[in-house]
Parts: sequence; structure tokens; C-alpha cells
Amino acid sequence: MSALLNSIFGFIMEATRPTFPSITLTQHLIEEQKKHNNTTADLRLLIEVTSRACKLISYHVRKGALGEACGSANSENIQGEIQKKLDILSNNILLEANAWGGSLSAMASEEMEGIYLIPDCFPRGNYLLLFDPLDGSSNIDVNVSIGTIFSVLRCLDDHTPTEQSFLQRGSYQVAAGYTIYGPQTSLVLTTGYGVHCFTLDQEIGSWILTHRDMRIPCDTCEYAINASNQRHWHAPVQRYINELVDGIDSIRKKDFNMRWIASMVSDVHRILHRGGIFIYPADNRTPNKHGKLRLMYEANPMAFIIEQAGGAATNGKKRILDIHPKSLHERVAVFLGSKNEVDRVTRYHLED
Ligand code: P6P
Repeated sequence: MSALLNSIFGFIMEATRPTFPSITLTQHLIEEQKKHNNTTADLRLLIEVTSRACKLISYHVRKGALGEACGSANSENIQGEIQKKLDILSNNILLEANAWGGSLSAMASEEMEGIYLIPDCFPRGNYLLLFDPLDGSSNIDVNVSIGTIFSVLRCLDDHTPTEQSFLQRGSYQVAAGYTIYGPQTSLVLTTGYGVHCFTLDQEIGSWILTHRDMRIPCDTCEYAINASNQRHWHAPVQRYINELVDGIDSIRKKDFNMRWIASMVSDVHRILHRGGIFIYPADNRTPNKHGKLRLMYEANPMAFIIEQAGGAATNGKKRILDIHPKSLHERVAVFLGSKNEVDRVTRYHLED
């Protein structure tokens, strides 16, 4: 009899439980502003403006072949990569959205050789914004998830920054985030107080907090690397990946699974949700480059997010966030994700 009463009571409680309104990005940022003094009103405005720009990018990405921004732009960016029309459109959307607000003094992008100074007709502010406007854009035409990655630094040069002003270590970032344009459009953000994920409510156009304080498991059975480059890898990476491939027959005594989406944002988003290790190593193909991914607007923001979620991020030898940048578009090897795996592959490099 008591079991029946308990289940009836439980049903009544559940049915009458007040459903609190969902928390929007704005509410979350105001909460953070109250709790932490580094989330200034200017930084809050910058994040909100950038998130609105990403909504517009998402609108164009979702149009696909029905939109005017599909296909190649028949031009190359500073990286020597063929630009998609959406690369250029996304870059311009972010520049136009952030030019007038007064939070920024300058911007830098994967798609632009030099920095973009806020025009004299607009007020300048205390921050610098760096972004990869559309990461993974080779996946656009085949309908695979892509994203926007952004990083925020303080402007330390009284509103007249140069390229040198951007060359700050990743540990100096005040905020970092990415949006992923996939089955859902999501925004993942850190301002140094944990990692939080917001899902875009397409009906009302609001970013709704759906995952607070995301945490990456220290261990994993999943790794992400472009295995077609195996013959070019350096010895520590060969050693580490061979153990994962040999699985239960290796010293690891367990089998592993592999994923490679060729879209960093997508691979990182999976790792944030269920753990894993993402690797884009330097290799013998280009001895003078340190890998493919860019330090300032890919590796640094992702490393900040991963560390804030309890993971680790190194270049194989040292913490990515401790690297002192020498140029705006410099590249870096990336090992990031579940801490115990990143620590192991980093140890293999140091033992080499
Ligand atoms: P590969 C996309 O071009 C990107 O910069 C990352 O998003 C992705 O992880 C990587 O390059 C894929 O590189 O050599 O496998 O095509």
C-alpha cells in the first residue's frame, strides 16, 4: 500500500514541479558578470555580438546548395588554401558585426593576412578578437558539420594595436568558444569559469544553456587522427598510435575506436561530450612547419576550452597555452582531450 502511495505522491510532485524558464546566453553572462569581475560588460557585449554573428553564419550554412554562398570562391587565403564563398562571407559577417560595438580595438582571422583595425569612425575597446570564421570548410559541400572558432585577448596597447599586440600566450585569453553547425547549432563557451554549451532555439533565435560545466573523462577508448599520414609521423606518434591499433594485444590491454571528421570543431565537440584524444601532429612532410593547425585561432581557443573542462592540450612537448607566439598565423602540433591520454603521448615525446 505504501509503495502505491509513494508512486502517487511522486507523480503529483513531478506533475506540479515548477518548470523554471530556460537560461539564455545573456542571463548566463549576467550571472557570470555578478560572480566574476573579469566578465565585464564590454566582454559580455562582445560575446553576445559574436554569438549573433554566428547565428547569421548558421543561417547561410543551413541553406547549402539553395543559397548563393555555396561552392568555391576561386581564391586563396593567406594559408594558401582555396577559399569557399562561405569562408569569405563568414569572415565578413564577423568583421561587420564586431566593428561598431566599442568592445574591440582590432580583429585577426585565418582568412586575412594582417590584422583588422577598428575604423576611426567607431569607438575602440579593450579587447582583441581572433577567429577561424568557418573551420572545416572542406566539409561544406558534403553536408558535414563545420564551425566557427573564436578567441578573446585583452588589448594591452592603449587601443592602437599592431600584429605584435596579438602575440600573447594562450593562457592570456579572457574567453574562447566555438559554434558548431550540425544537426543542432550549438555554442560552446568559456570565460575561465568552466565550459558551457548553448543550443540555438531556432524558433525564437535564442542560445539556451543545455550543458553547464562540461567535463572530459580522464580516460578514453576513442582517438581522432588522420591515419592516412601514418608513414610521415615521428616516432613517438607511431609508438602511441600503434599501441591503440594493437588494442588489447598491446600494453594498453584494451581496444580503441577511431573517428576522424576532418572538422576540428566536430572532433572537439565529441571529445567534450564523451572524452577522446584529438591529434594533428607535426610530421616529416613539412619539417619547417609544426603541424597544420593554427596556434592563435584554432589551437589556443580549443586548448583553453579543453583545459577548462578538465582535459589537457599540448604540442607533444609543452602545454599549448604556454607557447609564446612568434607570428599571427603560426602553426602548431595539437594533442588534446582526455588528460591521461594526452599525458601519455606527451611523455612518449619527452622520452624520445
Ligand atoms: P586533414 C580543417 O581544414 C582543419 O583545419 C581542421 O578542422 C581539421 O581537423 C583538419 O584541418 C583536417 O585536416 O589533413 O585531415 O584534411
